[in-house]
Amino acid sequence: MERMLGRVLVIVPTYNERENLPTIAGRVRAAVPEAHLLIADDNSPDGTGAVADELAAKDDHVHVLHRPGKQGLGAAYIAGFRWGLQEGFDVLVEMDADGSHQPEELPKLLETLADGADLVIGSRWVPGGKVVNWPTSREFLSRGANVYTRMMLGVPVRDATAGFRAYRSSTLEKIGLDDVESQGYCFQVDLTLRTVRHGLRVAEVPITFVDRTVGASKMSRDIVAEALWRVTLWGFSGFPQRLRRPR
Ligand SMILES: Nc1nc2c(ncn2[C@@H]2O[C@H](COP(=O)(O)OP(=O)(O)OP(=O)(O)O)[C@@H](O)[C@H]2O)c(=O)[nH]1
Ligand SMILES: [Mg+2]
Repeated sequence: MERMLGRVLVIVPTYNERENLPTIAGRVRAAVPEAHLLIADDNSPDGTGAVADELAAKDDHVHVLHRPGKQGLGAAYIAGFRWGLQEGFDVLVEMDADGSHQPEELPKLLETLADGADLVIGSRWVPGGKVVNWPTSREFLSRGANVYTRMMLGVPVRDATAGFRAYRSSTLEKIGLDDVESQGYCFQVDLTLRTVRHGLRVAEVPITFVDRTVGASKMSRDIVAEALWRVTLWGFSGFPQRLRRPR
């Protein structure tokens, strides 16, 4: 896999995930031993940053990006992507720390990338995709958000808000990160839209998404509101402007 794809970096953003982090880090390292792991922590008050440092001290494939404070998922990923691009990684993976995304499914995502996709999305809403233990209200919200996104933006993707995905570095270089302003879930929609508009290949593979059992969700009304207004704006205005004409 490494030979075909080059060096893989799995980026895990964390905010108050002290209890989840060692487990998920261990599972990533076991599932894709050649891949590196970058923990992007926003100075979590529960001390996740120190736990990350301990993991990094024991393993040269684990790295930590300490950020000054909570700035949202989008900003943490942008910083992680920049770090990965600078360090010369060829594939950049997004994954949650809370156990919702199964590291054991990573090889499947990477194989699909190796088959020629530019972005692979681990999808809950394609045949074979599953959600486990999610409250009906969350499932309704996610399905609704995806129907609305497809309707407004016309992206041919069933799970545009999904946070388990693998990008070729070249994809991120082509779509550009400098003017990404999205913070919450709509960060995922934003990057999906950019990838599609640049004529790059997006593939979805079915995953099993498991609701977190430890720690608290950072999902908020603000995050939903941001997604709603941005997707609506993009739908009506074509924003971001420069996506209309691929470079
Ligand atoms: N660095 C950083 N990480 C964040 C921030 N917000 C969320 N995260 C992390 O992003 C991942 C997803 O966040 P969750 O709270 O699980 O949100 P979610 O998966 O959208 O919502 P749930 O389904 O309720 O868990 C987790 O690893 C969080 O710790 C943030 O502002 N900064
Ligand atoms: Mg979660």
